[in-house]
Amino acid sequence: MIKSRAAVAWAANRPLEIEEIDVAPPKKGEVLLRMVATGVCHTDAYTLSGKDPEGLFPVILGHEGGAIVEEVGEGVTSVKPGDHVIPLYTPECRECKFCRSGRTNLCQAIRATQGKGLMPDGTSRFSKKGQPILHYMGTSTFSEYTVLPEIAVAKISKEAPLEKVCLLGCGVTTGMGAVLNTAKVKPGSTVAVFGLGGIGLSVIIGAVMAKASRIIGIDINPAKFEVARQLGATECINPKDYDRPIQEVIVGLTDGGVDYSFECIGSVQVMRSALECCHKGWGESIIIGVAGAGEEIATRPFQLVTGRVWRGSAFGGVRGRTELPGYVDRYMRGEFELDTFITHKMGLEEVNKAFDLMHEGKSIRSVLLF
Ligand code: NAD
Ligand code: DAO
Ligand code: ZN
Ligand code: ZN
Repeated sequence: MIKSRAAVAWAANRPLEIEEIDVAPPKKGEVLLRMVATGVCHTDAYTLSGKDPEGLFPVILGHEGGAIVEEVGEGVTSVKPGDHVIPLYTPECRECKFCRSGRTNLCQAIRATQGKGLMPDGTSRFSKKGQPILHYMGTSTFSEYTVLPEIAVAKISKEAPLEKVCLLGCGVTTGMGAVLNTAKVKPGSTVAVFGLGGIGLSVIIGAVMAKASRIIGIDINPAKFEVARQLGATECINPKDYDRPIQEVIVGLTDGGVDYSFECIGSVQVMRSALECCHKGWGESIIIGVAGAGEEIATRPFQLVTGRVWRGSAFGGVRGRTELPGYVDRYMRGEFELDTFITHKMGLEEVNKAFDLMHEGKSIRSVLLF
């Protein structure tokens, strides 16, 4: 057992508590990581709120990490101590039906145990005074030390600053990947981005990389507009400034609708607007936001009959071990920036402040440093 400083969520809707916990050594096929930095994402807050039907407690949250391999378990060959890695909440075993299909990044090799907050052998590596504490999204990056299956770490360049590229562990890859991988936005396209948080801003970065000609940012918080424009939004609009549905406004602004839209909020009402602001005949709308448990989307089917396409994207469709190192390399070559996203940096002990800043709409990403 090694001792680790961790932010523990003992129960839903309660502040996290900084604890010294015990972390068991990695078993066969597992790796022990020392966390260097982690972003705090909307999804951590969603689970902590108690609204996540899969949310289990006590748990160590966090899934946007940058880490160094400390120790490897029996049989691990793809990484060694000292390697720099990004933990993957969407693993890549390269052997399951999903991985072999070449058609999805949704590896299912450890899905059942990961969903229960456990390692693939059905147990947890975390405990406090003998009481087990659960893993979260297979990553639990709010701990100085964490254990992951080998198939859930992406080995990246040692040159890359972990306190920045940790954001590629979720938000930035999700948004950029949805544009470049899922939608495959073509040069000259018009794009609408609903929600200008970390995900929506990453969609804007992806749309700039894809050479979209027009990028319309939509948010009910106009404080988000300046940074959206800075990253490449050509115009920003607030639905509250109009007395008709926002999809009608966008159709009017774009000669019949956009080529692509992205929902980056998790609102089923906005998902409908995002679909219906797409151009008849070819417009595609990508759902990225995670809606509340049990919620359903609706539109008139004729919207689809007349050529609009509704799709979804998880982790930007990115296969973590194979493709994420390339995203890090693209960042290192200066193809996109991450500094604008990091509005706050603080120690792990200030994790609750990071959640407060997110709820107040004052941060894009807080990065916790260990
Ligand atoms: P965020 O809270 O930082 O940003 C959401 C933005 O939406 C905010 O700026 C808010 O003002 C705006 N907004 C809220 N209601 C609105 C409305 N009705 N109209 C217009 N704008 C509105 O969240 P985030 O971190 O950017 O995450 C966005 C969503 O993406 C969440 O649902 C999150 O769970 C999800 N997510 C999905 C994936 C995936 O792989 N699909 C990965 C990560 C996060
Ligand atoms: O294979 O069923 C599965 C799980 C897929 C998980 C995809 C996660 C995408 C959305 C969650 C938000 C991530 C922060
Ligand atoms: Zn797999
Ligand atoms: Zn996330």
